[in-house]
Amino acid sequence: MRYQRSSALFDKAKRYIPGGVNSPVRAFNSVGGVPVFMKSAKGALLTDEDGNTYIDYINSWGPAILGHTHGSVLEAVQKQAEKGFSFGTPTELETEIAQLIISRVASIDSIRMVSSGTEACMSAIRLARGFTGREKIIKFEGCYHGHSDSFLISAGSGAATFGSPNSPGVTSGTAKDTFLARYNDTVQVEEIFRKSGEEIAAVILEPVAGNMGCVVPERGFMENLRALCTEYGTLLIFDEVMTGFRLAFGGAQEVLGVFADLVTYGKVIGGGLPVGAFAGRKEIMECLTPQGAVYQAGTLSGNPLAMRAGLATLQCILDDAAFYDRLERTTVTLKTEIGKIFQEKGISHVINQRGSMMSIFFDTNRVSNFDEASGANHALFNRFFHAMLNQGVYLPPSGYETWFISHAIGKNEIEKTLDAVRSF
Ligand code: KE4
Repeated sequence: MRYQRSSALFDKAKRYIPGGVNSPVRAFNSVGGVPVFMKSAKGALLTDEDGNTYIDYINSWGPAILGHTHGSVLEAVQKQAEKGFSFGTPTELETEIAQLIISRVASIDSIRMVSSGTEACMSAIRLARGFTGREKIIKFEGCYHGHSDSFLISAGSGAATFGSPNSPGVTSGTAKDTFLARYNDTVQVEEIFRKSGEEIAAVILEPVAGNMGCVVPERGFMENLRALCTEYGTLLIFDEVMTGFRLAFGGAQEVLGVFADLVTYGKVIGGGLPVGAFAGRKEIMECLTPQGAVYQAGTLSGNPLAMRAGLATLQCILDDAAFYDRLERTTVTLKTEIGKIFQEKGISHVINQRGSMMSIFFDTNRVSNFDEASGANHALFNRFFHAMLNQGVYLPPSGYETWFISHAIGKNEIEKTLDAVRSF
């Protein structure tokens, strides 16, 4: 049986770990079926515990942008490990990666490392509140910034627009400080600013969204957000945990030509080891302890192994001038060719794509916000997911996730993927 060992391992995992997983999306609750337990990965391929191999379109949800266990990254981490794993002291490595990132991202001149995207976004919000002395924030439906309380908020009742908790354990006190708006809806954001602009510390969003499936900003949306934040003295925070160093080396800021006051990173800058970061201009970042009063800390922040993996990953990208062009070309080829197959078969769909992020939505011709993403045919996506999985193509196990294309996806992988789509 194709998933025999995964199935047994899942039963065993559920005895010791909530839901059998350490992160919910891995449990396949959205797509149904038994989650596949992976044993190893190399380049574009994953190998599961039953020996099945898969072309990987998750790449650990973004970090493996070079493909898995890329030679120079693997070697760099092995060498670093021999010197010790973590000291809890400053190391030169942290300055090296900070300097590299700052030298290539126009809008930042100071960066703080943490160990996850959640920590990065949570800390950025606290810093924005500390810097502005204000308490409210605006986030957008369908955007995910990790699991800290201020973000686990769903749309409040009607016009109120302030949020209500969407997870037990989040207090109403927390929820009242988060306004929710629709992605790509400038009018609604203007409305919130008109009513409460002076109280708003920050607007946070994914500049190209990946957590409602891939949703791209419409013309003018980001520019208007930038102008509104400037007008009201609110900090604009780009959550680039997914888009950072993926859409371009300068991330969405470079691609959109819009610059945020704070930017969060993760995933790629750790090359697959635990990492997150938040960055901005000195005037804001200097409010952070120990220089300023806004408290933030972390035992493994900037640890040598993650820093070395991140540095080696970024260096590989910088050494290849055509890196992002090739990544985008691969993604556009997949989008175009898959689109042609669905067109021929009369399957209604839309494929949203920006850089090396893309998502397929069935039975719709437009997805520009969370409501429209929700309106797509997710039952059909789930069938598509399993048809592809059974043919050795591993897609993100939810219609609300983006694909992450890695540099290791080449002609053969594209052909195999298209064959699997055709037979679906
Ligand atoms: P982490 O705490 O999971 O490292 O990062 C949170 C986060 C913040 N911001 C954005 C834009 C993100 O995409 C994420 C995490 N992304 C999910 C994928 N939808 C990680 C996968 C998971 O939750 O297991």
